[in-house]
Amino acid sequence: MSGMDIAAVGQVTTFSNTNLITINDSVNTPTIATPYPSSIQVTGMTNRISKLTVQLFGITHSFPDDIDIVLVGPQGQNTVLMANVGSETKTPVTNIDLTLDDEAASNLPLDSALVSGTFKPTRRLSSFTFTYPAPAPASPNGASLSNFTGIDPNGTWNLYVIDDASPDSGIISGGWSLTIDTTLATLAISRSGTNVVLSWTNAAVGYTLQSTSALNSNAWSNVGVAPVIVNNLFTVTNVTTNLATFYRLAK
Ligand SMILES: [Ca+2]
Ligand SMILES: [Ca+2]
Repeated sequence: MSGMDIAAVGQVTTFSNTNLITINDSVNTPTIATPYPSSIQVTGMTNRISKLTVQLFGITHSFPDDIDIVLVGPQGQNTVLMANVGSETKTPVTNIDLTLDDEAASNLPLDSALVSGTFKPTRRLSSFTFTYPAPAPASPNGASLSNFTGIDPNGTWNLYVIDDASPDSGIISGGWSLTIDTTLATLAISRSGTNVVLSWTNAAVGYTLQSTSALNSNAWSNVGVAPVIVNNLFTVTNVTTNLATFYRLAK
């Protein structure tokens, strides 16, 4: 039994808004940043998102636990990038750069100073103790950037930054960027009991799973099992046979 990779096609493109974001402070919390939101227009992308990462450039804040940041995509999906991280005791940071990536090795630190690097989107609590000021979603609940997998990236992306406690304030001096990967993911294969499980990203729409018993026969036939979506992957569970079976995605 063998899997087969499809050639990776697509593009990785970064869109940026380098304008300063001022993280304001007031006694009437939560306090919205300026601007609110900070926006990025994405145009010209021809495929759906297979992976999204977000960069924040030049974060300075005298008490980073005050900061909460939500990203909202062009179709309204949202993800909390960071909230109440970087220690509950006052731990200032100066000019750090963060990359948020679901596949990072670790979360942002909850109980120590924030440092520049790549981290998973992270929040201390699963929900907010306040309503997010409009026009942000009142109760943003997205927890990972995979929320954006499979969507058309074109349109307006909005970054809502607030400060949830007084005093202390800050800036994001270099703004932010989105790195959008529309590379069509490879076909993955694994074994589950007497079945094989084949999966590929739901960003790769319109593909048909095919199989053959002999790679040199060129006689591919459709696998007659409809894919179901599991964790943003099209997934097909197929029975194994005593014969070698090869799989591919065709379009
Ligand atoms: Ca806080
Ligand atoms: Ca504050």
